[in-house]
Amino acid sequence: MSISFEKLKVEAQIQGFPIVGVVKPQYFMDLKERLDRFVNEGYHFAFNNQDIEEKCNPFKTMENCKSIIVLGLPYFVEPLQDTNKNTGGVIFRGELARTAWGEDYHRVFHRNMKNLGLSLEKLCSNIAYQSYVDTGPLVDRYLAAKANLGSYGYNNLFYHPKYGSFVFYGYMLINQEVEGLKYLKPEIVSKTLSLCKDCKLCIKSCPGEAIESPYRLNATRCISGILQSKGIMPDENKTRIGNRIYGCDECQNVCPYNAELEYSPVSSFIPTTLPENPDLIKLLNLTNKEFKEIYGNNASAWRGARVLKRNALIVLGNLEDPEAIPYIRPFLKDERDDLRDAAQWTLSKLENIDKK
Ligand code: B12
Repeated sequence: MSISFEKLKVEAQIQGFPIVGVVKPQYFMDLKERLDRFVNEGYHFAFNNQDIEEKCNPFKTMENCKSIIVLGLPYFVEPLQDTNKNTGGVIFRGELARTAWGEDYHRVFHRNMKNLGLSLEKLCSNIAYQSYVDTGPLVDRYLAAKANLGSYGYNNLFYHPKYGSFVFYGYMLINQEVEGLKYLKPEIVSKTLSLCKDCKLCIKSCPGEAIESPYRLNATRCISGILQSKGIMPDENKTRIGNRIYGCDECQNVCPYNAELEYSPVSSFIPTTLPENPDLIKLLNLTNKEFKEIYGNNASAWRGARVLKRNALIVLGNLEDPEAIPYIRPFLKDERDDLRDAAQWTLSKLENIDKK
């Protein structure tokens, strides 16, 4: 028994996936060569499974795998019209990257993939499947490329012709063939293939100077990674983060390809409760329980309140408004060394401005 690609696409769309592709499982030799080179040149895969064999061989994860369904969720949406009433006084705001607007994409993926699995079971009773996003054994973007869904940009992100780089990818391994595969027309994919050419805007504007050359990101310098790392933030990174408390979209925001995108049809990513520019003083004063209530359903929460509070303290320094001083002082006595360090750095910056 097999599933037709047309039927699969319809089911996936019903379950909330506007982007669907299929990859035939095999030992991915080209990926193996690329990853070996990557590691030999001294790079590593941050936060992720380090097992190259597992990344290149889908049969290590599912012995009888016959197809890999690649799923994409576009997330370019309109910002939330700020409903936080200004109650007088200054509001100090930090910035969340688009990946953390609206509902946490891991939750959206797992919910939709579960429902897709159930609907595929109705089509094919002996189907078995395993679903992953972000933390799975294979390489999400490589699979998107293999499924012919777009191409890589110099900024190291994978571009879909219609939704640009603002797309999350996940995948399902299944034990069934998918018949009648149709790929995006080559001219549509080549729209993204010809995307960078002489343009180096992302490389030039990266605040961490992390894009070392086309397609090559040094993850240790990427602001997104720096903001997620726990502990004391090195001083040289503190100014670089600007007003960001989670994630960085600079290399995507400056990209001309991303300038004319369709909005995502995935309504879960439209921010409803947490604005994309949260109030930093409120964040600093949240109890763990309140943090869970407000940020718990958001992708920025996965490193915990402490990391976001550290970032908020540093951003207050970068905003250079001495009116923030009274809110920072209490953190000089905090038991957590990373928060004390951030508060000290910010205070000395703001007190200097005050004297000028
Ligand atoms: C750890 C991680 C990070 C780390 C390190 C990123 C890195 N590039 O190493 C940090 C925190 C820095 C990070 C940042 C961001 N991330 Co991130 N991240 C991940 C995660 C969880 C693992 C990355 C990893 O190690 N993968 C394993 C390696 C082997 O795969 P890879 O990174 O895709 O790269 C290999 C192949 O794709 C291929 N390849 C790469 N480039 C090219 C180019 C060509 C021409 C070819 C042929 C092949 C090829 O070779 C690479 C190795 O050399 C992935 C999810 C996942 N499981 O992949 C998300 C993921 C890569 N991140 C994602 C996003 C959205 C972001 C941010 C935009 C978030 C933000 N706004 O702050 C930034 C973007 C930074 C940037 N410019 O790349 C998305 C990217 C979606 C997309 N459209 O490309 C992913 C896929 C999550 C998802 N499930 O959708 N991330």
